[in-house]
Amino acid sequence: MKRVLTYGTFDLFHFGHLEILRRAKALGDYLIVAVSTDEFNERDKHKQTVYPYEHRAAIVAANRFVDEVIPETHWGQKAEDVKKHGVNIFVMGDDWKGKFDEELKGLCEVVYLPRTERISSTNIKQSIRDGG
Ligand code: C2G
Repeated sequence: MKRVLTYGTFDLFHFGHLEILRRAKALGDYLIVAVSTDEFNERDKHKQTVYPYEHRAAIVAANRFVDEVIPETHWGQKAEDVKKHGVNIFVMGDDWKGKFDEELKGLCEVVYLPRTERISSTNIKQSIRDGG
């Protein structure tokens, strides 16, 4: 059984999030998604989310490609998560290309998938602000 792991904020869940989860799951049999907590977002990612962690995690957990959701509380937890959950493949969108290869070297395969064009939580918020 091939176990896949990915991370994200998944605020204002959109097609780009769906596409990364769909493609990540297609690489294995079991998909674990680490969703960043509100504290982590505010403290280290300097991101203010619209949806609180509970809602973001519940929406991801309800996704048919997702088998398990865990909290992401800090940047440095990935290697530990890979070992703890017996992960074979780590997946991220390619805006993160090269960022995790060193820390996951020798632990699992690292795959960066092309981001879905022209959609992001940021531009969704902007279009709502603009009354679009
Ligand atoms: N993504 C994508 N296409 C988009 C938007 C996002 O493929 N149009 C991917 C991102 O590359 C990422 C995942 O969807 O792999 C989640 O994106 P975000 O919720 O923006 O997550 P981010 O803030 O990048 O947090 O430790 C890693 C971080 O938690 C990632």
